Amino acid sequence: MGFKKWLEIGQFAAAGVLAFGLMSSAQAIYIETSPSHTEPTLQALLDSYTIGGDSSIDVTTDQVEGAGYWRNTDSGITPTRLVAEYSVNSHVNSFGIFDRNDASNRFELFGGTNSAGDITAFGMDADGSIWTGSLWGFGDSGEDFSSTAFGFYVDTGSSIFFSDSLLNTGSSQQMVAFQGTNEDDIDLPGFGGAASWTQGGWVLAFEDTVYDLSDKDFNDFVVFIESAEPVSEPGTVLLIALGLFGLSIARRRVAA
Ligand SMILES: [Ca+2]
Ligand SMILES: [Ca+2]
Ligand SMILES: [Ca+2]
Repeated sequence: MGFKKWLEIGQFAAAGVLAFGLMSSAQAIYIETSPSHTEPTLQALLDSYTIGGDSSIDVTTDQVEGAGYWRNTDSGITPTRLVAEYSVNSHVNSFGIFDRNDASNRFELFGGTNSAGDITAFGMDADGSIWTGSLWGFGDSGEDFSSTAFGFYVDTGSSIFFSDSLLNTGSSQQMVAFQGTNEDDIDLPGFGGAASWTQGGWVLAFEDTVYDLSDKDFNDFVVFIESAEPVSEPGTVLLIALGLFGLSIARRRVAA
């Protein structure tokens, strides 16, 4: 293949990664923010957790893209608090983590009887062994994932909704993630005291009906997790690598 052809491929890849970047930053999903019924909106919930004013998080503009898969950080233990459940399914909805390489391999963290304020914790050994329990009694659950990467799910009993939209019917997005900004002091249900919401803390909010058919309130199952972070999708990494390759060729061409 001649240099000119490589150049064309490089420029195409660079344009592609640029377009992808723009697309992914402008891809916020619509979340209902007008209080149309008896439930608080997701924005109202975040505001109500915040001490001395509204949350610095805007549920429309502060959605974090690429939050399909995660890994533990810091101590390796991820405390997880159920903070809201506004759904007719609240008595049955369960929540947990699933294996990135096998979505049928799931580990439940909260069952239907759990409610706002409840807390649990989980972690992953280097070999994918799942550890769980309270912060004071942590042990190997005996269940294993194939790696240390995991996603989150909500199971309504009739449908399972995954943090990886591609696993949902019609690739429907059913979860949004918000990262702390270091600006807010919050008081979560079941805690009873103010704490700083750092960048190590995240709110994950699920819609428990297929998005297009739903009320889009994303307050159906809401958890707060910490000591975890999203891991990039393999496809995204490849695309970025291609884009950098394209840019380097384009630069070389300009320099020549
Ligand atoms: Ca429940
Ligand atoms: Ca809903
Ligand atoms: Ca709801």
